[in-house]
Amino acid sequence: MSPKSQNPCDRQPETDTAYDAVIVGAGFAGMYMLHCLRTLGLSARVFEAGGDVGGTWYWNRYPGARCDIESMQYSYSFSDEIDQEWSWSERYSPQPEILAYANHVADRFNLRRDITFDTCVTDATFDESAKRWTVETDRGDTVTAQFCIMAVGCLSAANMPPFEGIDDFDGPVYHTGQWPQDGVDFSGLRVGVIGTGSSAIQSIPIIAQQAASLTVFQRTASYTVPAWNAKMDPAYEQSIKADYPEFRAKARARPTGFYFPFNMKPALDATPEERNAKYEEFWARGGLPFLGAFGDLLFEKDANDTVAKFARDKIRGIVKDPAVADLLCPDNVFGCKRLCVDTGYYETFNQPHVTLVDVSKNPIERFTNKGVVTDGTEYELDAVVCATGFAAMTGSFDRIRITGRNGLTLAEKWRAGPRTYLGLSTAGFPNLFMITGPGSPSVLANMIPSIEQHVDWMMDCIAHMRDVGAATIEPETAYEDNWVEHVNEVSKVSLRSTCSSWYVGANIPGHPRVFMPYIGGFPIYVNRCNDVLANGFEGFTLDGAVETNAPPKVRWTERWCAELDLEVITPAMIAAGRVPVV
Ligand code: N01
Repeated sequence: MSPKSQNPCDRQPETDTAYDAVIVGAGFAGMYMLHCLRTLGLSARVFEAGGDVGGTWYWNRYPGARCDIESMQYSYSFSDEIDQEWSWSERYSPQPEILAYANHVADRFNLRRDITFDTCVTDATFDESAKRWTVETDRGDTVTAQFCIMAVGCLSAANMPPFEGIDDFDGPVYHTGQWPQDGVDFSGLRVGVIGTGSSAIQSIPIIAQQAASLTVFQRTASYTVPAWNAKMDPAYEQSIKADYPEFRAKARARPTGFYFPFNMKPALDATPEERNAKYEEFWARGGLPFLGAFGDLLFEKDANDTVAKFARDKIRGIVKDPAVADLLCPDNVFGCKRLCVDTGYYETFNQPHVTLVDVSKNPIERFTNKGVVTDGTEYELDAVVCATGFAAMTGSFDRIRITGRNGLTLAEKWRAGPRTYLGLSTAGFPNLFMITGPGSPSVLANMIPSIEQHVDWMMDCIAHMRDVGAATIEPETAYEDNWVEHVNEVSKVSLRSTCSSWYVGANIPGHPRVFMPYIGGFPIYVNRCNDVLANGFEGFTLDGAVETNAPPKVRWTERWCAELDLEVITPAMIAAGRVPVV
C-alpha cells in the first residue's frame, strides 16, 4: 500500500476539522502515537512532510545507511505479534529493511488512513479561549485539536552550510539526510564528500566502490569502531524471540536502553597489559558497546586518553600512508562526539582513487562550476555529497511557528537553549507534547524504547485528563527550571560536555551552547517520569479538572516500571551523576 498513488497536489485542503490530537511527523514516534490514541478511542490526524512513513529512515537513504544499534533491539516492543512475525536479516539493519519494517507496522495497523503525506506543518497556535491548538500546513490545511504532539525527530533538520557559489556548481549536490528516493549511481564519477561524521563514515566506503575518484573533505577527524556486521544468526534470533519480553526488560534496565556486556571496572585500575587486552576484546565485539570496555572512559580524562591512544594505534595499523593516518587520527576525547560505527572506513583510504583533504585550517572557500576550492586548490568534481549533519534536537521545532500563551513563540522561549520539563512539554504551551524532546534521554538512549516510553506516559496523562475532566495540562515554570538545571548539572560530570558536538548545538553557527539530551541514564529518567505521574502529575497544572483528587491510573506506563541494572548503575553513581551512557 503506497500513498504515492495519490498526487498530493490534487487533494483538497482540510479545513475546520476538529480532532482530539494532531501529530506532527509519521516516523516511529508519530506512528506509535497514532496507534495508541486510536486505542483510547481518540481521533487524530498526522501530518508528514515525506511521501510515506518512516521519518529518519525515510529520508536517510544514502549508500551504506544502517542503524548502529543491533537489529534485535531496534524495534517496537509494544506488540508481541510483531516481535514474533518480523525477522531481521543482519546484525545491524540496513536502512531499506528498517523502512520496510516501518511500512509493515503501518500496514498492520492500517495507520495511513489518518496520515496526510507530503505536507509540512507551518504553524501551530494555541487558542487560549477555546483551549485548543490550530494547526496549519503548507498545503492550506487548517485543523484544530485539543492536543498537539510533536513527533518531529531529533536529527531531521538537515544542516546545509551556506557554501559560497554552491549554485554555480554544474553537478548535483546531495545531503545525506535528504537523499533522492530513487538512489544515486556514482559509477564513473568524480565525487566529493564533505564531512566525516557517522553518515559520511557509513557512505564513504560504498561511494568509493562506485566512483572513479573520491575526495573526502575532513574538518574534524572522528573516532569509529568496526561494526563487524554479519548475517543474522538464526539461533541467536530464536533465543531472543523465545523470551523477548525478558530481553526487552534487561535492555530497559540499562543506562542506554539497550543491552550489551559492560565492564564497570575503571581503566585506571588496570595495568597497561590488562587494559590493552580488554580493549582488544571489546574492539572484537565492535560498535557502540566498545565504550563498555571500562566504566570510567567517559568520566576520567586520563582513562579516556588510554582508549583514544588505542583507537589511534588501530588507525595507524590500518591506514598505510602515515600522513593520511595522522590526518585520520582524532586528537579529542574518545566518544565525546557520538561514536561512529563503520564497515571498512579506514581501509577505504588505502585505495589509490581516494583522497583525504584537510579543511581544518583552511575551510572550504567556495564552490565553482567545476568543483570545490580550499587552500587555493580547486578539486574538480562531478557530484558532491554534503554529510554535514543536522540542526539537532531543536532544528525540527524551529521550522514550525509554534505559538503558546500570550503570543509567545517557542523559538523566542528557546532562544538561549531549549527549556522543557522532562523533555515532554514546556511551560506556556499547554497540551503541547514532545516525543523525545530536548531534556529527555532521546539520542543518548535507544530511540525506539525512548519513543514508546514517552508515548505511553502521554497516554496515561491524556487518559487521566479525560478521567478528571481536565481541559489542559502544562508544566509549572519552577519545575521546568529545576529540570533544565538538573539536565545541565548531570551533563557536566561527563566528558561529553567538553567538546563541540551536535549534542551541545555547537555544529550550527550562532546556536547557544547547551547540552540538550538528558545524560543521566534511561531507567533513572523513566523512574522520574513514573514518580511524576504517581504523584498526580507533580509539577504540572491541570486546568478545568472536575475531579482534582482522583489519582492517576497507571495503565500504559506499567510496562516502564524500570528496574535498574545494579551491575552498571549503583545508587552512588546516580548520586554522582556518573551513569555510563555510551
Ligand atoms: O552529522 P555529524 P552526521 N565544512 O554532525 C562536517 C546519527 N546517525 O549526519 O566535526 C566542512 O556527526 C562536520 O565537521 P565538524 C548519529 O547520532 C546515526 O554524520 O563540525 N565540514 C562533521 O564531520 C550521528 O552522530 C547513524 O568539524 C563540515 C560532519 O560534517 C548523527 O546522526 C548514521 C562543515 C557532520 O557530522 C549525525 O551524523 C548516521 C563545513 N562547513 C547518522 N559543516 C547510525 O545509526 C559540517 N561539517 C549509524
